[in-house]
Amino acid sequence: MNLEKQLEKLTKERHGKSIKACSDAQLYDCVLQLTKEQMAEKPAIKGKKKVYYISMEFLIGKLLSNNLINLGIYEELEEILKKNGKELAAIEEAEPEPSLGNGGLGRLAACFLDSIATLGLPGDGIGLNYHYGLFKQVFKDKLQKAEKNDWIEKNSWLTKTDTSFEVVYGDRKVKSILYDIDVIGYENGRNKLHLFDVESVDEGLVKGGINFDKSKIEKNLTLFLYPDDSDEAGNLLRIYQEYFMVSNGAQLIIKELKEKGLNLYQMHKYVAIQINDTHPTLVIPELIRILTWDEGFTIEDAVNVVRKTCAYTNHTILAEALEKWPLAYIEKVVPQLVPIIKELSARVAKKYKNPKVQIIDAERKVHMAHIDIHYGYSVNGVAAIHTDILKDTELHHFYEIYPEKFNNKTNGITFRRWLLSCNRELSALLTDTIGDGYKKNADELEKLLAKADDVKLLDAIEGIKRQKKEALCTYIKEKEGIELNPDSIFDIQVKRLHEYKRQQMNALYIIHKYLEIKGGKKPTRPMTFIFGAKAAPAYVIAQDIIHLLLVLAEIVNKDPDVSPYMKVVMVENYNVSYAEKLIPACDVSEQISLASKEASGTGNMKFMLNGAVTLGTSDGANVEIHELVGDDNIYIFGEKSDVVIEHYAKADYVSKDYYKKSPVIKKAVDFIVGKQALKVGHKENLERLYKELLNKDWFMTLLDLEDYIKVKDKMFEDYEDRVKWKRKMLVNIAKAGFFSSDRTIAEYNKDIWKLN
Ligand code: 26Q
Repeated sequence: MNLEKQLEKLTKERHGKSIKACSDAQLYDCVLQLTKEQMAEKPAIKGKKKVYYISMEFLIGKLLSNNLINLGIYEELEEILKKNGKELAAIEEAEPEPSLGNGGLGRLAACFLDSIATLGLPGDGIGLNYHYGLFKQVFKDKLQKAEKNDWIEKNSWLTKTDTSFEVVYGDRKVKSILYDIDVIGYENGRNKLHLFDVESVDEGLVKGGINFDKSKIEKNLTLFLYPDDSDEAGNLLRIYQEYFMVSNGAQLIIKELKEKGLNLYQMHKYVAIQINDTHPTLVIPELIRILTWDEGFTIEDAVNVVRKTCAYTNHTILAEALEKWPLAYIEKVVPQLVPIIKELSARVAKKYKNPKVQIIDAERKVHMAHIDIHYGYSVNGVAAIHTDILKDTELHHFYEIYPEKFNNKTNGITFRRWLLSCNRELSALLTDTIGDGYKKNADELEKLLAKADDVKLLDAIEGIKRQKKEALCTYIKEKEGIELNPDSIFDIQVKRLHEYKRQQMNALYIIHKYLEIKGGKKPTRPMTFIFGAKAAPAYVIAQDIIHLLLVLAEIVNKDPDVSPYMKVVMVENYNVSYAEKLIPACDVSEQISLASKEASGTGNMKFMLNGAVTLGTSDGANVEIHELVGDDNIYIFGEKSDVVIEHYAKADYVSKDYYKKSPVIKKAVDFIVGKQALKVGHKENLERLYKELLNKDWFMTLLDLEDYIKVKDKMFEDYEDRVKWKRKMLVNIAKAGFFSSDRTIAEYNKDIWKLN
């Protein structure tokens, strides 16, 4: 049956109507069903060895468009719908976004699943089926409020399976139930994302906002995703969740091995387990527990095979983000793992005397990363500079013991979502220009370089940017009620809110520009500053920075002297779907973390691929972007990581010195608690932020502010040489191929997993 007939059959069956007569929501329901059926027909990817990517987060985002592209039926379906007076883009809007992750780490896991399947590698994801994803952000009174964010509808991508396991806690047992989401590779076969859930979860527990009774674990285990990104969040429920995931994951892996009749003593020949940050670390003692208790292994044999099976990825060097759990917590939640963790710790203590490499420290805290490093076979960072810093400083003592375990895997992004789906216009232009080989082999984007002087091509790239800016203007007008000028420069910073990412430095630049314009210095071209960021609800200073941004938006946009030249927007509830609209419309990509602090960043890659030029520090993957595009096609500023690391080592950074020395810095910082700001904002939030910047400024905002202003001004000036700028756009697109997650996954496979 052809696609149109199939769809017509579904609309009749499910809604008693023709395609034409259905609403967009009804059509979404039918197209979802159709897509799921097509996916189910794809062959399962098989092979001798399989990777399990185990992660507390899979920030998959909406799946419809991506799945249609990977199945190769996007255009056909679009045509069919058009014939019936319907828009596929409008139908996509009806899909709720599964926000099952906080930010980079979760989105990376989702990109990786796409690439694993695209490369035809056998590999499944293992995670949790949170009923509420990352909280929904609303602004009230210029402050962030967190609301619950549900996404599961009657018909969804989830398929309930009959797989179920028992998970034993100290004081009770919980029965799991497994939901699967099919993952289709681009013109390839099918893998799975396994999301474990609890049948007894009670959504009624959630009262105001995102608060709920944390004591009844069988009712709340999979209710919420922890809304933290690199901040300390010690809580028993988090350990309950982590153990629930890993115990189910370990049981599933062993079940699959047994079903294939394989020898568990040879597990490492058939299975690789990639541990996404320390959150799934308990899978190591849990596997050892199952092998010794249920499968008759000696502890020696169990440790040996697990050590050859598990590999660990580190995503941060922020000390406060490295998980350390009091042994007493683990004792309370999963007492059965305590003797195993003690044994693992004792083995380390016997061999290595350095207190810095112990698993259980002098305060009886369990260092999760240390379990991974001692009892896994690979440790990787997520960008070259990040891996170097791990080796040289944070994990130096481990590097001395196990140099062979350390390796770098620079992050990547799936081009199916971040180009083919979110920027169909650019993708079509690229296909016209260099053929469509780049869709399977991203390096072919370099063919563009031969056409760097082709005026027609440069104009076409600019035309698409303009079109995407106009579309964003329409969307922002509708969602945020703010009118933007598509002729202005679009300068965008979207990412989680964290002091190290330094949204506050961008805010100080905006204040500086505002004051300049008030003083009569008009910019050549209007500027639009767009932010999107969620802050962990418990992270006070991050809330204050959001408040400042909303205060600035009001002051700037309402000032008739200034608003023709500059606008500020903080979009509400930034998520994957919003990113897909913002990124193609961006001119200037803000990647301004304090050097050494951003492990990689992946937004930087998405912007580059869509023709934005990076304004960034020498941090994370910015360093590799810089190497690829060269000095002329990126704007780098700020102190380098070695200088920053030295400041920390010597504890000699004093923000007040920078404030006192520079009148520009002083004026901008003082504005935060000036009359104008206090009139529209809250004293408490603004004063707290002001004091933080002056007296602490742990992430050294003022250290780089002057250089940031200088380089950003130069960048805006350069934007006016349109031909040169368009060439920069082209070079960025051409050099983005390296950041395809297909390349990253091929490297994981070659160096770590060794599948097939
Ligand atoms: C920890 C304990 C308790 C509750 C929550 C957490 C938690 C949750 C999420 C800690 C960290 C995260 C997320 C971290 C993250 O997203 N890191 C980012 O990973 C990206 C992919 O490698 C990198 O590109 C970013 O640089 C890094 O910040």
